[in-house]
Amino acid sequence: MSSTQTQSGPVRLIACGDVALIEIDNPPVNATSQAVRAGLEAAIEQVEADETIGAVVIAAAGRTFVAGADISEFGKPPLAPYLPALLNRIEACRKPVVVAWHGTALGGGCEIGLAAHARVIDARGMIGLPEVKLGLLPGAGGTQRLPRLAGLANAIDIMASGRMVPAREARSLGIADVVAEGDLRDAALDKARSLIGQPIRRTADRDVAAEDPQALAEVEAKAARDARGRIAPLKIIEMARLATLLPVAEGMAFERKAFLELVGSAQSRALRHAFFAEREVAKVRGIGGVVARPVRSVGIIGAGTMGAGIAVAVLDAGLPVTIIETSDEALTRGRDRISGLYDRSIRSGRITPETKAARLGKATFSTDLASLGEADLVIEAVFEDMAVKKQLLARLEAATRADAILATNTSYLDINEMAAGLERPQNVLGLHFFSPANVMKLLEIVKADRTAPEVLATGVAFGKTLKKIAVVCGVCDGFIGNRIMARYRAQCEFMLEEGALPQDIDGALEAYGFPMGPFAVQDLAGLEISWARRKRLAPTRGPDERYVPVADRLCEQGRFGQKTGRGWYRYVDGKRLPDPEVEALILAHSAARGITRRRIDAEEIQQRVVATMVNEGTKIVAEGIAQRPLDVDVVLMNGYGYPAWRGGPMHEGDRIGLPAILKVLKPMQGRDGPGFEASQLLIEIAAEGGSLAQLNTRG
Ligand code: T1G
Repeated sequence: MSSTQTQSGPVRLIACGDVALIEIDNPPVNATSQAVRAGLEAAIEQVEADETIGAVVIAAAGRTFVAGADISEFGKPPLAPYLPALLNRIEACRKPVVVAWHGTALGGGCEIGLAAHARVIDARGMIGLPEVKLGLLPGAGGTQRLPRLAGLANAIDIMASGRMVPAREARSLGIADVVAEGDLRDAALDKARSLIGQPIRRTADRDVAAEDPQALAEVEAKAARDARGRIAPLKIIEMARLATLLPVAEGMAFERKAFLELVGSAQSRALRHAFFAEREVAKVRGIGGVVARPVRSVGIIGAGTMGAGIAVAVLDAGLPVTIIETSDEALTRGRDRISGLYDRSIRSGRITPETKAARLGKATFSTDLASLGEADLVIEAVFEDMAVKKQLLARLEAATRADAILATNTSYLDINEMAAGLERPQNVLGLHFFSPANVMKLLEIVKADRTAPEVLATGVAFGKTLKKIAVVCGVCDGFIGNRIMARYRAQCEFMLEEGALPQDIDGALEAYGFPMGPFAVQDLAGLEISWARRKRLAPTRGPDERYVPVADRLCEQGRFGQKTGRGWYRYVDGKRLPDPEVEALILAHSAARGITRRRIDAEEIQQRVVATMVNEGTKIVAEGIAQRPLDVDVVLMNGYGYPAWRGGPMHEGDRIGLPAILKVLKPMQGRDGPGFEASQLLIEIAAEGGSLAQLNTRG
């Protein structure tokens, strides 16, 4: 392929005979920054003016085609050329324009293709319009052009879910014209050459195909149902419908207006914060340039619910695993549990039986610790008891190589104490997975006082290998997430004795955006877990610490939640129902405490919960347990159901305003015990008129 080439910023124009190849090269993901847009515009102008060129291919260098507009530009004054106008320019081009999609062609990258006259996709490629995950909608014609290619129902499904669409599905939906099994650029150049001299088929000239109104209604209803407080999915439905009523240009005018509204919305600012925060947590202080140790083989102690989930997560990452249990019976139960997790993935179509067999082929089961002699990393997931774990770590240290990393999956226990007494405490850290460990994205990596930098760096790298969102934290009771949730639950129980009922509090927090309220969650997980912790902590509870023993009373009555058919609620035919016995127990408790119950509305419940989480989160940052407030947000959003469209408690605290947060905390001072004293750091920042976000960028 002989070629002359010109360059305009991150955009190259390569003449390949009678076809011009426009190559975008803006690492890491070819986002359509201002420079890319300007370069693309210049290239299209040049191609149109060059009579030797009969057609155009738009492609990108690197691991992926354009993965969208440059998200970091949002919220700033927009710079010309604007993407919508640029894509209209491409669509209007007098010469056939073919897009060559590879990697993940997302958002604006997908929309470039929708505006092109034909679309060729690499067989391993994917397209998507994930703007909804940023609280936005496709703002460069996607809401008007996609329905014309794929039909309204498919378009709404793709845009409202933000899901990735693999190449062959894109072909079957009529979005892609060609799936390139061989060289993508050759296929795209061939396609372009075949269109020279042919009438140009513009997406805008197509009508939206008629479809089954029932099917469409179901798709719209599902999208509206799944919105759960988010506004973008509803806007997407509204805009997509316009494609059946208006020409593309007019529909795009409404799309633009809706897009700009959403860009300025609190929900989109929160989701953009979440996007960058989930990437920023990987930048861990103190290990820059530290080389991680290689992890080629992993040992897991305990094949219970957590151990089995962790084993699957490690096998899914392609690493060999040795699973240890105390007996053959326990080992068999563990093997069945792991196999069961894979069967579930097969049933949901995520993997094939062949994949299951291949992954299980890398699992070894044993009752002998000596079989871990060559393991690079060993993760213990045994019963949550300090003495048991200390003894196990000592035995593991004896059974493994001197450079083997010993990790604990404890949810609460003091890892400094656990490592004390070991010969190599520097090899110990916490890897706190969340159940189900093969599904939940979050991983808390707990750095103990003696953890060596390269051991921490290895933990972070291991988290990336497992495709987890890994957040590093220090040692304290409950680390970041469980510590904040303990205060959250306590505040909710204070409101119980003051006048609310479980269904009031759960209802208010589900309306706030949590998938489930605290009392329903406890019933699901089992009340005996936190009961054990409360009993463990009871000796250390201060006399001035406010404590509501209602949950203890429930446990004493054997009410452990769903598994016993009753907990905070009673469960009838799988339905969760308020329980008059629980209400009576709460009212009796308030009376015994001499508390005159009062009505507590949803707003107060939400405010007290958010203020409690912001306060505890700020203390965790002030103590250096979490590096930045954004680490706290990422933990709560990815491990505890904090609604991402609110950005996490710390982001929400800034949105509400720290003085307002302090105002909500004021009545808690003295009343709720020392644990609810306002954070000094919070008071100082509020006094300076600052924000928690400023701590995200401090050195
Ligand atoms: N803008 C700016 N930076 C981006 C970016 C983007 N669109 N996508 C990724 N990055 C950065 C990211 O912050 C990280 O930086 C690095 O690239 C690698 O990303 C008009 C309005 C493509 C699947 O929502 O989903 O188009 O941390 O670590 O795991 O309608 O990135 O290294 O400094 O995530 O391999 C729509 C967002 C935008 C896709 C790759 N597009 N990106 O995942 O790498 S809105 C999206 C992703 C839009 C139009 C609208 C993923 C990825 P750093 P990474 P990865």
